[in-house]
Parts: sequence; C-alpha cells; structure tokens
Amino acid sequence: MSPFKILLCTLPLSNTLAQELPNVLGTPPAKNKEEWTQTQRPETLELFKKHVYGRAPIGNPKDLNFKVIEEDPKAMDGAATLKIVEISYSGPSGKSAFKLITFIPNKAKKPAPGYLLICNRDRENIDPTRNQKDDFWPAETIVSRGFVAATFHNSELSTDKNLNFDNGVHKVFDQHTSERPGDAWGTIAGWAWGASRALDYFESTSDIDALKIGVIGHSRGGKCALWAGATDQRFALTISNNSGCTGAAIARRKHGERVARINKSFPHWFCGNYNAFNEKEEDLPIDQHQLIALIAPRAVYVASATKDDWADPKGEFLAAAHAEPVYNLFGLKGLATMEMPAPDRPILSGHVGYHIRSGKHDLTDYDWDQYLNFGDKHLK
Ligand code: GTR
Repeated sequence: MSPFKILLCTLPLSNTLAQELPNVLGTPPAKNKEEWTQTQRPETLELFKKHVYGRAPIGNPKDLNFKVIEEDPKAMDGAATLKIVEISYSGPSGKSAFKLITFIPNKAKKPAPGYLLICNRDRENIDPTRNQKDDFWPAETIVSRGFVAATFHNSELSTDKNLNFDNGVHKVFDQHTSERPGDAWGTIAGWAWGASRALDYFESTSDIDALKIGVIGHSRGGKCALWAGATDQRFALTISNNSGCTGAAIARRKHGERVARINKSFPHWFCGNYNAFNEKEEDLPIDQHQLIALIAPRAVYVASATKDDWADPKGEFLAAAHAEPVYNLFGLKGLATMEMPAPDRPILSGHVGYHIRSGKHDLTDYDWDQYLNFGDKHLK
C-alpha cells in the first residue's frame, strides 16, 4: 500500500472530527431553537455568504415576470400537463430570462408537491418533448408518484464558464467595477437564485404547492441545491446528490477534491474570499455540516456513491451526521447515527436522509427512488 493510501485510511473518525469541527450550534452554542433561529443561524449563514458562496445582490426583483410560453394538457400520454414558463427579470445592466419546464401530474390533487431539479448536464437530460429520456431526470416516474417534475438549465442563469461574469444574472445585477468585491456571488449562488425564482413562480400558480417543493441537484448542481436550501427557507426538502467539495463534504477532511483545487479549476463558482482557505481548510470559520444545519428543521437528503472518492463519501456522510444537534433543538431526529451505512442501505427515518449507492458519480434511478420515498414522508 502506498503511504498516500495509508493516510487516507487513517483519516479522522467521527468522534475526533467532532472536536476539530466548528460547533454546529454556533458560538456560543445555541441552547434552544429560538436562540438558533434569531442569532446563531443568521451568523452561520453570514459566514457562508462572506467566505464561501458570496452575496446575492438581489432577492426577488420587482419586475420578475412569469409567462407560460408552451402548454400541453396531454403530455406524457395524458399523465401530465406540460407548462414551460419563461421567467424574466431586469436589473442595473439590462435584462435576462430563463425557462422553467414543469410537468404537473393530471391525476394528483392540486396544488401538487414537486421536485425542482437544477440541471447541470446536457439539455437532452431534461428534454421537454420526452423524445429523449434519461435516468438523470425520470420525469415520468416523478409524475407517476404524484409529484410535479420541474427543472431548469443552470446555464440560463449563468453559464458554467462565466469567468468574466458577463452573462445571465451576473451581467444583469453585478456591479462590474474594476475590482470584483471578495464577497460577490459566484455562479453556484447565481443558479441557486434561479431556484428561488422558480419557487416564486410556484407561489403564483394554483396547481403547484410552493410549500412542498424539494430542490435537487447533482454534483455542482448538488452544491447549488444545498445553497438554495440554506438561503431560501421556503424549500421543504433539499437533496444533495454526490455534491462533494463545498457541497456536503467536510472540508477539514482534505479528502478527494480540496478547496485549493476547486478554486483553481472553477474560479467562478464561489466568491473571491474563498481563496484565502486554499491549503488552509482548518482556517475556515465554518465547515459543511453547518451548511446542512442551516436547512433545519426542514428535511435534507445527502447521497454518495461508492466509486465517487473525489466527492469524499465519508465526508458527505459526516456532514449530514454532524448537523444532528440543530435538528435536536427543534425536537426532531436528524440522521441520528454516526455510523455510515453499508452501500445501498438508505437511512430514511429522520429529517436527514442518507445513502451511499454502489457505483459511480451519477444521478440514477436508484437515487431517485430513495428521494421519492423520502418525499412521500416530507412533501405529502
Ligand atoms: C468536477 C468537480 C466537482 C463536481 C463535478 C460535477 O469536475 O471537481 O466538484 O462538481 O465536476 O459537477 O460533475
């Protein structure tokens, strides 16, 4: 075995890790849910905004507009109504828009609960004509289970190579000064902003229940779903599929993708201030278990895959597990275990769900099955 492998095997176990992690309850630790909600939660959120994801310059813009541009009441052989909605907005540097695809189950009682997928893969994965189908977004299955299947493509909010922040939400709202503020939002926060605007649309329509929406993303989309769930408390459920570094994985484990590497490969995903922690994860004022805690008392699901070492499955599990004290403040059970389950043995009983699927970095039917089962409990 190489020395590198030995090091990985002796990474901190959960007990020692707890001592190394910032206290999930904040400083001083919140003693009850009121203290958490009024003081430590806002402080924790602020630390993530300032040092990691950046600050969104605007919430819901005054001129946000929804326009149904396509409608088919007999989509999916009559099982669903398809509505494609153009969500448009303007700001100091112009205007922009993105398309929200929604399939509303015709048989379900209205307003219906649903899943909002932040799509970061090719558009074929979210084909509204359904000529192309992929496990990444099993819209027919979601509908058959009584849920709205909704999605948008992240690039319509900000392209994945928006290095100069010159398109989408960044073009419209950013200051465009010669020096970009260190806490200016990155593209992950820009996509999360789009998820919140989709939720604004759900609030405006009578067939979708805005209070019963699960926001879900895979990988970079999973990082984004977690940030959306943390910043927008209207999301009833947040699902992180293989989100890895600066998603669910504990940064201090320094396992798989690390802060320096992600900042180098994707300098536009997070805010400039995040670079201060390159090779210095232990200096971060927060760690990712606190991102999950920000979602409490709402439901959250974290999923890993056995062949996805780059995303550090154990670190993803531990972040979910170490959010527990905040759920307990609300009298709720989070994951309620410090023991990582065997592959394909989902933990679905509390307000925090987890599984590690056999296989590679991907969003599959197996993953969706667990999310739909979890949604049956938390969204219906
Ligand atoms: C990788 C990146 C990961 C993950 C992944 C993805 O290249 O290192 O953080 O986000 O891309 O989005 O598929």
